[in-house]
Amino acid sequence: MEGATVRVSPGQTIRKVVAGTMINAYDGRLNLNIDRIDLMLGKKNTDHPAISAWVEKTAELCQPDQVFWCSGSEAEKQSLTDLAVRQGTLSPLDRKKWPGCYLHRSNPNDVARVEELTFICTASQEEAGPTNHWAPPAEMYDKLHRLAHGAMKGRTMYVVPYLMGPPGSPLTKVGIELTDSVYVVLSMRVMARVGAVAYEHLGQRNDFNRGLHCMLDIHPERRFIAHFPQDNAIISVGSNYGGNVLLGKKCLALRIGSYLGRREGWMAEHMLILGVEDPQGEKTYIAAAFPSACGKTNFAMLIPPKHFEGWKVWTVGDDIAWMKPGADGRLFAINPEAGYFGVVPGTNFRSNPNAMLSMQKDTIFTNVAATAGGDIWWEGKDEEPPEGLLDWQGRPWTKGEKAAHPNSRFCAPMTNNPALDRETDNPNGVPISGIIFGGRRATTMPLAFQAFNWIHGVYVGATMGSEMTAAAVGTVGQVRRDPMAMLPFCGYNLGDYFGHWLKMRKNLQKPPKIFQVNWFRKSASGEFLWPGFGENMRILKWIVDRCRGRVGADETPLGWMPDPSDIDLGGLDYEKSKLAEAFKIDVEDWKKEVLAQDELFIKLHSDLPMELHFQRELLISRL
Ligand code: GTP
Ligand code: SPV
Ligand code: MN
Repeated sequence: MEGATVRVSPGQTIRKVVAGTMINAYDGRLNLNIDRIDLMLGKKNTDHPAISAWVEKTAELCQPDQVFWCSGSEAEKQSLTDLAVRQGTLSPLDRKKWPGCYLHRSNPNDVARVEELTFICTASQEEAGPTNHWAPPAEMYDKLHRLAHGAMKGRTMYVVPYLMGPPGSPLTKVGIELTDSVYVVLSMRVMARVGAVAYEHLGQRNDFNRGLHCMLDIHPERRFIAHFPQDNAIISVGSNYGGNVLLGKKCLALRIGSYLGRREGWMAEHMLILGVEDPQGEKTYIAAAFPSACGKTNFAMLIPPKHFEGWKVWTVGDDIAWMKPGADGRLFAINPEAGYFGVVPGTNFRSNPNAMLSMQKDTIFTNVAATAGGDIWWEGKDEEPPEGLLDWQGRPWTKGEKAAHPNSRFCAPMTNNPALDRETDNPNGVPISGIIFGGRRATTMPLAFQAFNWIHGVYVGATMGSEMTAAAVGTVGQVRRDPMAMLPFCGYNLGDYFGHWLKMRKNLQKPPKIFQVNWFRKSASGEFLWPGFGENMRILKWIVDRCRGRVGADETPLGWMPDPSDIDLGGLDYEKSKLAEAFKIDVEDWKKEVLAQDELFIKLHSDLPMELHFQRELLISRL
């Protein structure tokens, strides 16, 4: 009976009530809502020896008042949500407008990922490479164990067993997160598959990710997000913000994942996955890597313009892809997540209707603006701000000030998305025909081109640059190299990571075609040259047609480029001259670009595969 939700039919008598039972679900009447009772709420729900031992050891270290084992049940969700509301961690929103939705306000010093405080603690610094912060594992364990010592006194330690990936997939991984944050538990329930499925997938094996999260006093001086790849372990302290603390996401699925992927022959990438269905019903799957806050969620949920009748885009994932060569020589991808942790500002029914529908119910909002009555608002929402708006910190809002934080987020189950692809739960994943790299570049980078081949594509991804965004603490707007959008997320030496990409080609008889896009190029007067969002379908169609060998392209120094007449502009009110500007290759700009790329190449010099040096020489000679 341990671990199960016990169902009792109306009229049946409950003889024994185990301690911890959620008695407050009893509504005092005879027609008791039986489904909402979890008789084992919070009780230990596995006897897996390694899990039991590790939880016990960690409890000795953190000294919580109690250990709460999560089962993933509905009763548990109800009970923890009520607790979060009583604690003030969550505020319920207007039930009619936002059913099942809550607002969370972060500590104002804790609103984004902190790359400066993120560490890859491999045995040698060489293994972590020059782009990661590194500390010797023993030293970091020691420091963090001191901080965690007694850190949960007076608090509850939640044990969250979770799966990254669909049950039964060979790519799927098991993680256990120990946390003293109810917000984290409730968010993990949305972002991952939580509960007995994780124990079932693990069976008797011990290769689960060990994640420990302690909030401490949420102070930047005591904030560290540390990864121990050879131990498959993560310790995160001093934060309660998304990417720092939802350990399945960036920490396991990307940093530890990329490390494991190299060892085990697969790839963990910061990529959305979408399926493009054409009017004949034929589907083409595409994966795309754009840096944080550069359009993955929007692209993954794209709705084609009216002109593209019969075309439909389906979402598999909006942030992370795990990919492995299949027996037939194609590359197959799964989305390890079960929800979206998406950027809120700028999202509306014109830019991204599917995101709006995804966050309509059962969603946790973080750092948006709200009214006392439980309505919410953000910059770029469809309607004008409501009366009595409080900003993301809960202070009365005055026009002209920021209402929502620029990195405010929605955390919504993917099953809310009307365009969720029906293959999302397929344990074998979906076959990827094309890979797109895209940065946020006001200049230089054309709207779209295709790499000449896989090696050239790896070079294109490796040299990607992008303007920094509010998704991480830092200087917004500054261009930095962000190879494959993985700079903050690669769990080992980037030079070796490029080598892994090159090596993957050997197991792919039908490798995906590789493309580069830039939705963010601007005119001299500072306006976007391309309308973006749903209109990106016009570029996506060219990409699909290239993958299927249905359309030609022109050879340029950068790669294969569409003939402007091959981009279908039907039904779009758009000046053709802008398209030429968006596709322009300015040789002087490109000479500067190649120099700027050097910065990273010099940093990585000794670890950089020779192929990439050759690609650089070839590009220079073509220019
Ligand atoms: P993370 O969740 O941080 O990984 O971000 P993401 O890559 O999923 O980015 P998202 O789709 O949330 O978009 C981030 C920002 O880029 C939003 O403010 C969007 O409005 C804007 N954006 C997305 N797509 C486009 C586009 O095609 N054109 C323009 N101009 N802006 C876009
Ligand atoms: C990103 O920054 O790429 C995100 C948000 O997807 S976070 O989960 O905070 O990493
Ligand atoms: Mn992301």
